[in-house]
Amino acid sequence: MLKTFIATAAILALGTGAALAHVSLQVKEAPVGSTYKAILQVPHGCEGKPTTTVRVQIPEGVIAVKPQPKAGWTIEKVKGTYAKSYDYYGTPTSEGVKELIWSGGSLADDEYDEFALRVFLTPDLKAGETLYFPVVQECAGGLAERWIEIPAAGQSSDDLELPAPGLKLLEKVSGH
Ligand SMILES: [Cu+2]
Repeated sequence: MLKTFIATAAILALGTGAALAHVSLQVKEAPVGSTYKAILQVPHGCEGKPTTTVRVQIPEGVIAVKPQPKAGWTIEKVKGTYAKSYDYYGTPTSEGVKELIWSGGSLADDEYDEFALRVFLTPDLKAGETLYFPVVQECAGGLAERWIEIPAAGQSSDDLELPAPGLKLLEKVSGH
């Protein structure tokens, strides 16, 4: 039954644009060395059940993370140490938010919502590469959708069933 459902969903996705069905970033490219507002779009629940928790992992090289408060949801900021120290407008920065967890809400399967955070994309990140923000969506009844798959060499996100939201990194904009 579940297998049939997944197969049908895959066929529908091919016809209508797979990106519509996935948890994804609204703005899919941004220059390194700039502030970026990441807007995670959650278009459905898990097997019809409402979403109750959204976790996003902050990739290395992304600092000064600030979630946008959201009515009805509690935000937990899990902090830790970065792999190295980054320059944030002259301030050496070696620790900060590495994971954000929105919980306590209930987003029905037939509703849509967005979860936003402001970050700084350090110039240490490489333009031309894609940066992934793995997301775990937890739903009522102990269900979960894990949007954590990262394409291997020669693959694209379209080849994956549960791709992590990706951000294409652009060249740093000169000037201030
Ligand atoms: Cu989907």
